[in-house]
Amino acid sequence: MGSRICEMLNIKYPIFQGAMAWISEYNLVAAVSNAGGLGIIAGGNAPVEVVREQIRKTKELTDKPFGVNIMLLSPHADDIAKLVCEEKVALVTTGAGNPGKYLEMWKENNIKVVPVVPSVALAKRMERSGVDAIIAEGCESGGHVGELTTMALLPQVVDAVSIPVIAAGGIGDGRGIAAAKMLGADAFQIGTRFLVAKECIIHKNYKHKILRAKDIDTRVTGRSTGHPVRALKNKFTKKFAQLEKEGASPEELDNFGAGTLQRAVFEGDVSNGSVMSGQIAGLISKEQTCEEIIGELVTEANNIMKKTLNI
Ligand code: TUI
Repeated sequence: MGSRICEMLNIKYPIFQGAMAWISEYNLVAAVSNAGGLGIIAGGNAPVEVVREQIRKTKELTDKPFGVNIMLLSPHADDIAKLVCEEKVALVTTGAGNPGKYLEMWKENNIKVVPVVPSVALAKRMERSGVDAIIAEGCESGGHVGELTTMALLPQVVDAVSIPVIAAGGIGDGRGIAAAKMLGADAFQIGTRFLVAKECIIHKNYKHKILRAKDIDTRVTGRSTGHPVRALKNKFTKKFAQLEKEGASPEELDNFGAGTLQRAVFEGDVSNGSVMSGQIAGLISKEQTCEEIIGELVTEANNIMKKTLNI
């Protein structure tokens, strides 16, 4: 399973744990990195001091590389962009925007920079600006989504750039990894499957809702706000969609959505909270440790590639 990403980052397996706001905290991140993957702290909307504490606690639990994701819509993005330099974090991923204005500072500090891109145009622009790799994320993923599916986006991005490409969106098992590899991916980012990791601190109601989910149980709301989000269908997504249909303004919708992810993650209110999830939730049937998840992903991917390709 080795790849140029493993060499670049000094990790054993080319498996990234997708950064999930409020969810990807130090216990999950350290467990993934200790298991040979790359754990990634989610900056989300958290203030800089909270993220600093997360970085320090992760360093106490692992001596392996890990990353920090900066959600560029966050009001604290500028502060966290400086923080990762102070804390000498190995890698930064970005989401929900163009990280161009921070690139020079991060490169000066020897940080590997890996933005999420939802299109070929942004992938090319990012490569020209000097990023180290890119994450091509299809709209099968949970949370904030672009337009294209992984199946369509990934090979087009792979053809458009020469830096390594990490596939994200819709990968939940070894078959997904093998398929993404066939489309040219160098590494694989997985979020939803890690929601049910034993080390993941989300409320048990959230985990149970993922474990019970079927193929058609997610939906995207918020297209009219410019920030569409995929989550499991519930009372919250129904009400959100209804408000959207009635022509609520983006501000009204943002207010209605504010704090709803935390409501699901911490209070376990999976009716009125936003239970963000990718489309592969229906594939996930058991709670496992991060070590078991990564072990299973690697074994399955290797076996299926051997069997199918005779290699
Ligand atoms: O960022 C994500 N997933 C997220 S962020 C998030 S927190 C949030 N909550 C409510 C509303 C909005 C965000 C939950 N999940 N994935 C990476 C991702 N990035 N998906 C799409 C994009 C993206 C979109 C546009 C990246 C760049 C971009 O650039 C536009 C430009 O400036 O050219």
